[in-house]
Amino acid sequence: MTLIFATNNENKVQEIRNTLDDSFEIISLKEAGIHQDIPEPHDTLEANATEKSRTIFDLKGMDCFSEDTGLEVAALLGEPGVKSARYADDEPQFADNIDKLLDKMSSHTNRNARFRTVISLILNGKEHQFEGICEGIIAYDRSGTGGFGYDPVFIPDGATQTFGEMTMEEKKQYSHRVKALAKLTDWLKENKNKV
Ligand code: ITT
Repeated sequence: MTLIFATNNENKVQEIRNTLDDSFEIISLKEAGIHQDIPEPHDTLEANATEKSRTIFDLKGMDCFSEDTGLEVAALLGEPGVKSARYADDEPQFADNIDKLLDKMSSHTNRNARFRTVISLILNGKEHQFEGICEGIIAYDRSGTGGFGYDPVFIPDGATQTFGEMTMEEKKQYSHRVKALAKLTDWLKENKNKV
């Protein structure tokens, strides 16, 4: 199955290619010759995921999927959530997002947080969504240089290291994105002949 992955985040492309087996050919936006910024104007992950996959489907008419991910922190009432990519500023260096998060968390002892991913798959023009959640805590400081985004300050439940200290293989055992992807592949196995 060939799918365009509607993301401009190369780290996501790598993680997803590393997770799916050979029966999937994943085409990045760059490889599809699409260089435009995809809008994310909505206030839910679900609506933004739909916007991204619909934009690419309308452009290319090919089966495709997108995902929108947010870091939802309990003590911050779900922030940064849907604003995770632009938490500190409209055009932030990623370090600024982590600085803002650690600063806002400095007075909180409740460190509970979760990553939530919503995948929007468009197959034959029809949309299907899949959710993946990884519960964990926000560390007091950065650790590790692996991964991307908030990985250096997120410790998943059941681990003692941040995602930033893990290899991609280790992160995959906990990953919100991998969980959402597993739901997508299970669904495809059951429904491939019906859609
Ligand atoms: P798209 O092109 O797919 O939209 P993006 O980087 O803008 O790429 P999102 O809109 O999903 O991605 O924004 C989510 C933010 O959360 C973004 O800043 C990411 O760096 C961060 N993020 C997403 N997945 C993450 C993960 O697995 N670990 C750490 N941070 C993550």
